[in-house]
Amino acid sequence: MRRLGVPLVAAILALCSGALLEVKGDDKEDKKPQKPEPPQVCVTLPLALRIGATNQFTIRGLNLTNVTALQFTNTSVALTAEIKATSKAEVPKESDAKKVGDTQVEVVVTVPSGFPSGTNWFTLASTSGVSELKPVVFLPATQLVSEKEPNGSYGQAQSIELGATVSGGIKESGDVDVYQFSGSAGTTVSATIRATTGGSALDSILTIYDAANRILASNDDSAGGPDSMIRLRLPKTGVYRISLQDAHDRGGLTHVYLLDVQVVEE
Ligand SMILES: [Ca+2]
Ligand SMILES: [Ca+2]
Repeated sequence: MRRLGVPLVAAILALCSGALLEVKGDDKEDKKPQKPEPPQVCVTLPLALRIGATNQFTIRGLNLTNVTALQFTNTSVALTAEIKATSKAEVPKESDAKKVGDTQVEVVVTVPSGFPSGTNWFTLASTSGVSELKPVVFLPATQLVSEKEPNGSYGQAQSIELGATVSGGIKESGDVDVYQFSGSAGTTVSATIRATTGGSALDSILTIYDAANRILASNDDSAGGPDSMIRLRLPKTGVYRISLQDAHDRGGLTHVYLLDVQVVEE
């Protein structure tokens, strides 16, 4: 009903106001070839780069096939970013191309030792323009740990040290990632997810268990966003496990995260 009604009313209004020519003009406008759009970054894979290392880095987004340069804003220590390839990228099932990207740029980033750790920002440039600034985290190679599958159960938990940042992904629907660390009674630790802030599709849930697999704390969303954060005073000296999963049981290539497990000084 609405489909038939609206154009009829529009035509009558246009006739009455003498604006029919203008309406036809708008139609013509729609058929013009689309203006080239500037690059748009959705997510970087992974979310963090190692300092003092050569990093393979994939950036997903829109309009990236003609990208020619990557520029970081912090270049206090010179680093190199070499574009190796640009291509179309598969859009995972049930994903929105505008959120996960349908094109990608593969870059090799060499970060010298002495480069400052923390969030850096970058843009991509093509013949059609320059992207908005996007964050990427730079961390010392000794702090940044890669997730090692299989780590999907308590028995397969990946051991990490307090102070580590894990770079991982919930790679498929139902995937659970489990980590374990040792801590002393009375120590306060924090477990923090950085995912959506870097463009990840993950909506994390974090849970911490004691050695007997009893839940001590769990968190879905924190700080007004979907990323999780737990702060916990360890009741005993021993082993603790952290599990991470997606709140909607989804997963995929763009469900990446950084998990920081740190001692909180009080
Ligand atoms: Ca995983
Ligand atoms: Ca969440």
